[in-house]
Parts: sequence; structure tokens; C-alpha cells
Amino acid sequence: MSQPQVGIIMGSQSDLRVMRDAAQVLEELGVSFELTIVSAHRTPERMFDYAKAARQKGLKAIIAGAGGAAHLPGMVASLTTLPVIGVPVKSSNSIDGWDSVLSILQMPGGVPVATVALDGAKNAGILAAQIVGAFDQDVANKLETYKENLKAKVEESISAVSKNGWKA
Ligand code: RP5
Repeated sequence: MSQPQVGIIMGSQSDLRVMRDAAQVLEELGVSFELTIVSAHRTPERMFDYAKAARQKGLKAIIAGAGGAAHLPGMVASLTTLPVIGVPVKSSNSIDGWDSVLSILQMPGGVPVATVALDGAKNAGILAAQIVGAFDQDVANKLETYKENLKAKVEESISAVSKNGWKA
């Protein structure tokens, strides 16, 4: 694997069932990435070291997922000038997901976290690829194809519904 361009981190191994969607789409789009567990609450020193080293090791964006009192994305954003994309995870300790959403979304002015939907790791992966693709034509081309495929799928459904009717 070449030098990772995107870092995917999460507060716990239990977040992987959601965060794997980010890895999957980055792989599909040909963007190199690394994936590991970094907990804001349980391994604060590791979080500090990861965020501080991220730019120097060549990362262009960080995707950070966490559930419940989800401080990881905001804390990482406070420690780096790289763009941080936050994924609120509906975890076992989450009331109904709103705790994770609001913990990640409601950052104070000056420390932005680009927050995707609850369990929205796929969009986090696409957004990270778009950040990389702003400076990398190969990735931009893959994103173009990705969007064309989205359009083609809808067009297929339109034809199927108009040909077979809504009952089928
Ligand atoms: C958060 O607590 C993690 O991001 C995870 O979503 C949640 C539960 O963690 P585990 O108890 O499953 O390790 O910090």
C-alpha cells in the first residue's frame, strides 16, 4: 500500500462495523488510507500523538468516528490543521444517536468538524476522496465515474418503473 492520504480513526473496535464503509469506498476510489483505533477518553496521549503527527506523515484528511459522548473528532480537529470529517456512531452507549451527532456537530467557532449523518461513514469516505481529488486528477476522474454510476442506477430504476409499473 502506498503512503496513506487519509487517516480513518475510531474510538473503539465496536465502531468498525460502521467505519468500514469509509474504508470500502476509499478503496473503491483508489485513495490510500490507514485505519486504526484512537480513543479520546481511553487513550488521550495516543490521540494527541496521532493528530500532531498526521500532517507530517502526509495525510490530507482525517475521518474520525465515535459514539455517545463523542469527543474524538473535535479534539483531533483542535490539534491539527488538516480537515477533520466526523462520523457520529450510534453505539451501544448512545441514547439514540443524538448524543453522538450533537457532540460532533456543535463545535465552537474556530474549530470546524465536517459532520456527516449518523452512521454516515460512506459519505465521510467520499468527502475525504473529494478533498484529495481537489488536487489529484486520478481521484477526481474516479469520483466522476462514481457519480455517473449513481446517475445510471437511478436511470435504470426510472426505466424499470415506467416499463413494469409500480406493482412489479
Ligand atoms: C465511544 O464509546 C466509542 O467511539 C464507541 O462508539 C463507544 C462505545 O465503546 P465500547 O464500549 O464499545 O468500546 O468512545
